Amino acid sequence: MATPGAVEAKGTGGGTDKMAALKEIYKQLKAEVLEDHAAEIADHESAIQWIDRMVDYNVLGGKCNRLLSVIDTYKILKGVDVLSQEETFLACTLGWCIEWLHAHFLVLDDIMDNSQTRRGQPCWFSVPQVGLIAINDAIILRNHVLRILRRHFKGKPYYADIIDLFNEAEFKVVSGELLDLIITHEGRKDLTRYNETIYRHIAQYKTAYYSFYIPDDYLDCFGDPVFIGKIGTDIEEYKCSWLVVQALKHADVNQTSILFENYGKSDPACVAKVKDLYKELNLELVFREYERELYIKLIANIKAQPNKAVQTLLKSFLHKIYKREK
Ligand code: DMA
Ligand code: MG
Ligand code: MG
Ligand code: MG
Repeated sequence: MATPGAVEAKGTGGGTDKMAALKEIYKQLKAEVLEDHAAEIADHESAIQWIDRMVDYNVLGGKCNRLLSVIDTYKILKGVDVLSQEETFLACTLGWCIEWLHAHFLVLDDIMDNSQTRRGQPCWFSVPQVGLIAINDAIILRNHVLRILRRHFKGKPYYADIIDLFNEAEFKVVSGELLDLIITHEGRKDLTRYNETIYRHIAQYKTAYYSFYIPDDYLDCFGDPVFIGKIGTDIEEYKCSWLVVQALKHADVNQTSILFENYGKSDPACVAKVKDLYKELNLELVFREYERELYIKLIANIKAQPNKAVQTLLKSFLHKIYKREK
């Protein structure tokens, strides 16, 4: 059994001790799902090793914002600073389930987006020997969520509600991913179809329901790949991203034609032209301003919440992503 008590040691700041304790719980959860696999295919040691490596490769290495949010949320809503051992363990376990679900989405998303890197390493499907086995691996990761929930929450009065919540979140994410994917070829690369309303629907569905409302379109183009751990593909993949929607909104006739000619092409020269245009249109400034205005609006909305605990919770979420660089 891990030592969940240590998770309390550093409060909610994400310190090293805290991460070490969370990692211990992760190791336990992984060992348990591997046991479940072994119960089925114990004779196939290489398959168990494959899953072991696949889980480490895809579940670890992220910022763990979602995991940390679950623990924060539980404490804030309960109105306590310190949780019992059991409560801590269950909150962390639930948090890891969201990280596992996130890993499931990312493995599939990277295949569909033709991405090269994620969290500073090659996308799982592009690792030698993996390829499209990654699809089955992603399904395995989704199954792990259910195994973990069954092992640790079955018998709790809220077990069915938790499963329902995960299903609901998944339903919304796959709806968002569908919008994100089909808008790129609906109307055969017609940029006139891209606008803020469509952009908002995509963003809302593909990321909001299981994490945060604001996706990382800006970082996809202007983030430092070393820092964000991935190389953006939004321009090449003709994505209806925040940047292209803003560019269309601010461009004059000439600039619009540059967009129409170069957006959605994998030729690096075309990508560079789009990025140059984004810079010419000062979209970084537009983004900073948008982010600031949204922040002010959200803080006002949060302050209007009657429940103080909910206010604290929403502020803690907001501060996890405001002005983020990765
Ligand atoms: C991905 O949106 C959404 C999910 C559910 C993983 P995205 O493709 O813009 O994400 P990223 O930029 O991280 O690939
Ligand atoms: Mg992607
Ligand atoms: Mg995507
Ligand atoms: Mg993105």
